[in-house]
Amino acid sequence: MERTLIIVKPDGVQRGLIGEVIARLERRGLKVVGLKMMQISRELAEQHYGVHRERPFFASLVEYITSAPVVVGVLEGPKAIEVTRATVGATNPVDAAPGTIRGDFGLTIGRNLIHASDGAESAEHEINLFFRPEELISYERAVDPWIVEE
Ligand code: IDP
Repeated sequence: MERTLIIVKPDGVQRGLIGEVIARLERRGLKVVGLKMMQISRELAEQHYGVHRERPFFASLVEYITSAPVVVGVLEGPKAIEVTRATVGATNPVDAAPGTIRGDFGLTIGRNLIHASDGAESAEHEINLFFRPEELISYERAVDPWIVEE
C-alpha cells in the first residue's frame, strides 16, 4: 500500500470543485486516510515548493497557493502515487487529457486545480509537512476486497 498527498488548490476551492475533485479520486478506489481545510502559510508554501525556488514562476506559485483556503488530503491504495497523478493529468491543463481532473476543469498552468505528490520520497516528505501522524487514520472499508483483490 502506498500513500500520497493531494491539495485541492485555491482555485479548486473557490470554484466549488472540492467534492468533484475528491470524488473522482475516491471513485478510482483510493481511500481517504486524512483530510482537512487550511490556509497555507508562506513558510509552508516555500517548504512544499522548495524544489522550485530558483524557477521564474516560484513567487507567483507561492502567491497562488497561499491566496485562499485549500483542502489537503492523504490517499491510500496500491500504486496510489502513480494512480493519483494519472487521474490528475499533466501539469499544464493544455496538455492534460480529457477525462483527467486538469483536462476537464483547467485551462492554464497557473490555475491547475490540484497538487499530487510525484514520487515515493516527495509523498513521504509532503505528508509529514502537512499532517501529524495522529491526523492519519488506518481503517478497513467493507468494499475494499471488491476494489483490491487479496
Ligand atoms: P505538478 O504540480 O504537476 O507536480 P510541478 O512541475 O511540480 O508540477 O510544478 C508545481 C506547480 O507549479 C504546478 O502545479 C503549477 O501550479 C506551477 N507551475 C509549474 N510550471 C509553471 C509555469 O511554467 N508557470 C506557472 N506555474 C507553473
